[in-house]
Amino acid sequence: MNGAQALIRTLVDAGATTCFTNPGTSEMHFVAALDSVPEMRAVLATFEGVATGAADGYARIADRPGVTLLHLGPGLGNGLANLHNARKAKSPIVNIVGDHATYHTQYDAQLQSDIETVARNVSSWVRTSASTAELAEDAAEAIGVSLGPPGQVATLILPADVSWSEGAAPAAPTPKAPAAPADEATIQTIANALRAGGRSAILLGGRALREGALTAAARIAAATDAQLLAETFPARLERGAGLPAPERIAYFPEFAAVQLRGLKNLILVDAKAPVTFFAYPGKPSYLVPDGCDVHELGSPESNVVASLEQLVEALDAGAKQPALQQAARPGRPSGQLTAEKVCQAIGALLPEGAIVSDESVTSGQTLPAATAGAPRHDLLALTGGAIGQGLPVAVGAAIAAPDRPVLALEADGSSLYTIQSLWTMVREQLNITVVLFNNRSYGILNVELQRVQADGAGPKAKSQLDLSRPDVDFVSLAKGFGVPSKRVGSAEDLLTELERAIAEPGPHLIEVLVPNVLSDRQLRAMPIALRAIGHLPRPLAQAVKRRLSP
Ligand SMILES: Cc1ncc(C[n+]2csc(CCOP(=O)(O)OP(=O)(O)O)c2C)c(N)n1
Repeated sequence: MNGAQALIRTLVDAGATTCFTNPGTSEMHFVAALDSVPEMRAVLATFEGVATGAADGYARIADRPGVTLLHLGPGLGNGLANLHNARKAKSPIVNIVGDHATYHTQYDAQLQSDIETVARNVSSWVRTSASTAELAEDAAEAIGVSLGPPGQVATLILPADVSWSEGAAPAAPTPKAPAAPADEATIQTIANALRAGGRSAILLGGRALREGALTAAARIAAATDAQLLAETFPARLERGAGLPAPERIAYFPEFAAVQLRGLKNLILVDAKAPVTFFAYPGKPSYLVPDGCDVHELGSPESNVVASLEQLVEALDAGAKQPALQQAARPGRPSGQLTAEKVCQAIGALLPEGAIVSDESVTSGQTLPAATAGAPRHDLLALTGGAIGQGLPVAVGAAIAAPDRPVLALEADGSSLYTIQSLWTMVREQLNITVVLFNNRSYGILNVELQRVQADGAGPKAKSQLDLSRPDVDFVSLAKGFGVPSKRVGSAEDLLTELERAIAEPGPHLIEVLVPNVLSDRQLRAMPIALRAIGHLPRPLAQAVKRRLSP
């Protein structure tokens, strides 16, 4: 066996059976070895950001490592933004990055670069495999690290001669001790804090957003009156009718401040104490109110479900009925489309068991409310703020769950970072419906321009946030990649096309021309409105927040 064959066999034996590739000459022996290990599925992406984002989407749904095959430093660098998102999602990822043969590096040939430095930005484990004999052990270690908990990015750099030389043997996965729950003292302290009264909230993130953890947390909430919150951008949130429905912390700090106002206790479960996404002049970054005690029930390293279940026991809440989301769908919209009507249509039609990759940015503001009572589905959000994630994540999710319908809700600006994902969707015949919100702008940046109080923005500044001149024709782009596509202007046409796209196998793209969700006049009024919201009574403030928060 050569190194590459043993490496692939090791990956497959450890359950890592899908590799998202964009290879070059230094990876040719890995590519050649693919046929000798039939269990490994290889999925070609035509840009590395698609490969890394797809590995992330795959890992989020399969709960197994997503593997990438990338070409030296530049290939890894091209994939970095979505590896950053994967790191924030705590997704298990193993990157195999090809390198020059060990004896070739001394010549500083064209593609020679410091791969490890590029890798370190996103990887908690980086190794350049030193020999063919050690390669499989290195791979087994990489898999072990990637699985965590928490899931992590591990990068194995593979010199071409280590890959092509003979004398390798597969390695067995490294056995792992199971993750431990919180200790008894922590459980008791938190149980006492919750019993003592005062406003409490349980903030769920990471793996605490799946049904088991949600149900345990909802029992605790029912027993103690604590509020259930979820992090703003979940890696994977199981939601819909019949599941507990934690309220996501709002993106705008003014809204988040309303949600958190008056808290005496904040219990973190695989989540960080909330901070603002960006710093804003004169505004605090840390969102936990003064006087609120922050407790960590479950760290990302721990067994969060077991910790929550132990807290249920400590509170004698096992028999409590968790509050569950009622089934409810919005009515079918009609007339000229707006972003809100698109969300309404998605809420009206979202199929049971769907996976929603949400990168709709401002256009999807009302999506959480419109889909809250839809049949059960998984929501995959933009975890690390690096746009260009939505389409690749949809690719990976569809490969991980071929029997589930995938919806990619995609803003125009974000789509253009990794639009090549459409090609892989066709190549692999993935059941993905892309709803492309075309507002011909970087809409959110118009909001942010107001919020950061940058003075003096004139036409040159505004044109940096504008995606017209030329208008992008997404239907033609999609057709060029081989994706059946339609542009719709009315809600009736959208409903027809959505129903067709969801029912027909393979990928589809529906371009919806939508006005920006906030007009210039609203934008000018926004800073005042946001300041005012902090003074509104809670129910009213929350109603406004639900309407406006992306
Ligand atoms: C990799 C990366 N580059 C740039 C940005 C900055 N950025 C944040 S939002 C945004 C524009 C989003 O526009 P679009 O996707 O069209 O959504 P809209 O705001 O119009 O709803 C940009 C460029 C980013 N977040 N990530």
